Amino acid sequence: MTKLLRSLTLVLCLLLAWSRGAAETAPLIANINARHTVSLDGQWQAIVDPYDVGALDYRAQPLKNNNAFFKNYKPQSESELVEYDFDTSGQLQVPGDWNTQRDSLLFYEGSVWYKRTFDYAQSPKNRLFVHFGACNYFAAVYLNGEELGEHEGGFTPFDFEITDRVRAHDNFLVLRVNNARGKDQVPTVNTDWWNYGGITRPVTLVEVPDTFVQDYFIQVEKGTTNQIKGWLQLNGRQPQQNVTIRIPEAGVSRTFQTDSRGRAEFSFRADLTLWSPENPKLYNVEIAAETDQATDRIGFRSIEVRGTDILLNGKPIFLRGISLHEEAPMRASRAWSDDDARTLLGWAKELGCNFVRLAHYPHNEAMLRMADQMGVLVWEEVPVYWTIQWENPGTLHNAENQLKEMIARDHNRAALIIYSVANETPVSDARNRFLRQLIQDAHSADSTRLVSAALQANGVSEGGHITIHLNDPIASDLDVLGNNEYIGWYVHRPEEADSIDWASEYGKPLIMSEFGGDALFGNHGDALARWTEEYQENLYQHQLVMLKRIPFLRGMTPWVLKDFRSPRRTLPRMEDYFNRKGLVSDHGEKKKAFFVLQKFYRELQSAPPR
Ligand code: GCB
Repeated sequence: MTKLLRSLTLVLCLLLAWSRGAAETAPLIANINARHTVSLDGQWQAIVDPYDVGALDYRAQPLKNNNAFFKNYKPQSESELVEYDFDTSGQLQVPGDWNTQRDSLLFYEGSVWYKRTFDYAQSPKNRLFVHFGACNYFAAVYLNGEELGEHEGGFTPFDFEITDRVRAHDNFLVLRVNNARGKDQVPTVNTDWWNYGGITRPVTLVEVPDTFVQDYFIQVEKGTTNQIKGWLQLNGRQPQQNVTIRIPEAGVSRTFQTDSRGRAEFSFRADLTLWSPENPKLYNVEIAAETDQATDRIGFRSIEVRGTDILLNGKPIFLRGISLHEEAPMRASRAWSDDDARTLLGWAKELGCNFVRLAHYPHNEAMLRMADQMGVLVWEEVPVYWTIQWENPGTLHNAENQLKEMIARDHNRAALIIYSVANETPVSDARNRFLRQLIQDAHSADSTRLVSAALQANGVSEGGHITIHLNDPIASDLDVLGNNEYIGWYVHRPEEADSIDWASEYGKPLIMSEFGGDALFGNHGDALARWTEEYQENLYQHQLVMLKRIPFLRGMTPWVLKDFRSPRRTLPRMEDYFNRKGLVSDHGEKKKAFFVLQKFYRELQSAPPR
């Protein structure tokens, strides 16, 4: 019976996944900022719709008539009943989360409808796409009263082609964005960060030729430092073309032919100055097809694992990192801009970092590009967090899609070295299967980068001595092990860390992907008094004693760079809906522990490992 039920659920879920996919997004266009674009950022009209009355009638059936908000209908006479009006409703800034734009929306979870109008003079020969950096969590998109499609997943980009639908004047673009949490979603209902809703990243019109360079992957081949390997993809009616890749500064110019699917694969030698945190060298790379041309700034470096070492450009590296959320410095709202990225990564560099863990979901593209420029290595992650529905094929499909979209956007960034497929997920057969699929997907989408996950090992106490064994079955599938531990905060006292040992049978490098404790900036007291800066400082000091003794430790990303909003953190005066494990407060003030870690990283920098 249970088997039958399970099969039925499977069929239902597959149907659901299929029906969700019915309104397809277009293939992602790489590097949109280097194209001919028009920004649709700014003030959009917005209707807050907690009951989804703009989408469903009173029998909960989809609205098809003028009452559907996407029609943007206006009453034709005084007697006509129309119960919505974008133009006299309020406005919201795009990009931006809605939570921090109006007090009444701080905790809001539900739908908001957005509308803006635009004119567009399109060249008749070209194609036009509307591109969204991200909408959290679900978006249904409509142009001029017609549905373009839907997208699920709050942190990855998507676009729709509107070539045949756009008109010269008075286009109206409408979105229903919904951030209600759901058990089957990725992430699920249970997280420790703010559920910022809205059109959280830029919206852009992208005009390209009829056949255009849609994507390319131009990276150093694994195991080499002077061989470029990759592919490029054209999209359009003229798929077979000569395409030239030029890196003028390095004297590279190679021409290839795309096949009938618009694809070319290539491999060639190039003598390049390799990208590294000390010298984040980026090259202008031009991809010139017969009908289109795209340019990018790309760095070249190798990353691999040998035994317990992580090798950057063939040399062992220790990853002096910090974890961070995509939350804006000072404003405590979603971060999205170059300035936000510069400040956050600037703090990380001041701390002495050469590495950041962008937790727990794909951050905006500006972060990756800034990391490329500033020389900060990156771990990026999909929101497969805590208690995902491991048995649900629709949930797996969704996680795979988010991973695919993240890799597609960032696969040319030199800074990016690690994809993480999960954070603190409880071991079970179903979970192991789920994660193995993601690990395989990541490796096959991009064989040049390392795959990891933040695991959670348990300690065994023998005669009062604690040894923590890394024994998650998924560890054998990963290139690099990540592990979160909260010795001194959720378990044990800080000083107990001094004598705790770590063991691993995997012979792989370990990154301690989290440790830390809360402190309210300016709250001082005894080193054993919770919420004081002294407690956090003491905790970090004892952590470092322990971490220095782990022979296979090759990096760390303590939790966390900056205090961040979280609905789980309710304690008045200390938390006030903020997780206070930041080394920097939400107002940018540095806590005592910041300087403990900074000193350690400076020492490491002057005496790097072997
Ligand atoms: C964790 C989670 C992180 C939380 C942190 C905490 O293990 O990975 O998302 O915010 O602990 O502060 O408890």
